[in-house]
Amino acid sequence: MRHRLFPRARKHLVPLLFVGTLAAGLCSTPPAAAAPADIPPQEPGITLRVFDVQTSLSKLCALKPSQTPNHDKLMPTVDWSTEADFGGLSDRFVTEASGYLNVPSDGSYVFRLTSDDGSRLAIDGDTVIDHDGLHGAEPKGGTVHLTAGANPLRIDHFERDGGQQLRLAWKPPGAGDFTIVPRDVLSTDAGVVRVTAPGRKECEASGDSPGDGLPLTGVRPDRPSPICPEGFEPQVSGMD
Ligand SMILES: [Ca+2]
Repeated sequence: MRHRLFPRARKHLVPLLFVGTLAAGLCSTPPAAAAPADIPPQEPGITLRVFDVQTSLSKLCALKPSQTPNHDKLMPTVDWSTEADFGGLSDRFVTEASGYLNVPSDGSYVFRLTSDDGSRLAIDGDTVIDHDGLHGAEPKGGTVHLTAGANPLRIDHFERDGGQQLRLAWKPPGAGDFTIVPRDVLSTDAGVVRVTAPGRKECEASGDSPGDGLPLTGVRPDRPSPICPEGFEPQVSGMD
């Protein structure tokens, strides 16, 4: 009996395993509305970071990497115009707004970026609106085709002096007029520790002098011992 049944059972075993694995895979597929697996857990809103560069910029600058912002806060939307909105800074600062734009459907989305002074909107890593340079709170538009789901969003902004503003509005497919991009389509990494530090922050290649002006946070771990050549005895009475 056993010898007669076993070959048949084994013949069906491989297809059964394959179907079972396929079914398990289908059952564990997340619903279409869920964030892609490579995005950390999200919460509604957008991250605002402000850097006190204390430099009279005329255009956007690239901040030196790994600098801690002076101000870092979860905000509901991008609609800022007061000193309080920008963490108490009024002049000569740089702003970064970052998060995801979660759109329900594929389509052509129109954006309007209003800023004082210059700004730039990038979605999925591509510049949608380049509104750089010194100017008052003027609007500038741009259109982009988006696919449904989470699209990385980033706005860079700088303020030199006088008034300051940054505002992002949109007109999604089918909408009649512009509205502020609402909180429920914005998201940012949830539960992050928002670390800030006072003091001046630096742009790349702006008035560089010996050293990069940033605090020393460590030494090369592969050079734990003195690096002076043997017999090197500098005559130094003081250092600035
Ligand atoms: Ca201004």
